[in-house]
Amino acid sequence: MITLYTNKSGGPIVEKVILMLNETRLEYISVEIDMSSDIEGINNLSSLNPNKTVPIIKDDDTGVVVYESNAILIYLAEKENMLLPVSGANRINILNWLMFESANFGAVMGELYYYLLKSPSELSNHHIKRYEEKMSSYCLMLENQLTGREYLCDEFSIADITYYPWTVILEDLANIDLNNYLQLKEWIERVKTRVE
Ligand SMILES: N[C@@H](CCC(=O)N[C@@H](CS)C(=O)NCC(=O)O)C(=O)O
Repeated sequence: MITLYTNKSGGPIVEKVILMLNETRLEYISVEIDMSSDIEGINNLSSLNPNKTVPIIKDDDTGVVVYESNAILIYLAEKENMLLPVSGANRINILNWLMFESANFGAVMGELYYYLLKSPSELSNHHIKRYEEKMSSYCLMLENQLTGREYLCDEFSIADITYYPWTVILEDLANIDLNNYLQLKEWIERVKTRVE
């Protein structure tokens, strides 16, 4: 059995792990923590994740604990031998897109998500301009990558899973007009049909 430690109010980062768990059809139980107010619950996470964030999974079959959402996607893909080739160029390509999501796309969206949903008045115009410029350039990268492809790395993979929950809120959070990114817009619909 897998235990998923998750945020009571959900959100794109835990959503990607839930999508992956659904893809694998592995049985899991959820432990919900209110990450905005449950100080004791958050502190208790430190025995599993020194950064005290969710999602975290604990796999009773192996005793393995994994935090960082993209590490969780890799762990589950390898456990079930799906959505990530075991070797070769496409594996590296998928890992490349995952790392880019952690370091750039998801990081900037995470900041926008935090400030715009929790304390918009603290986000300066300078920050908004910088974040929106970054997101426009990242969307262009996705648009180019998706030109001539159904999925980010040819076949549906954990690369698609890690971007999808962010892309459905791009218009609201990052002032992106998806009509300027038609390949990306079509991909969102394609992934939605598959995962929802
Ligand atoms: N890079 C981490 C980010 C995790 C993250 O920020 N999770 C949010 C909830 S969805 C959280 O735990 N926030 C509480 C905090 O940052 O203190 C990942 O991909 O797992």
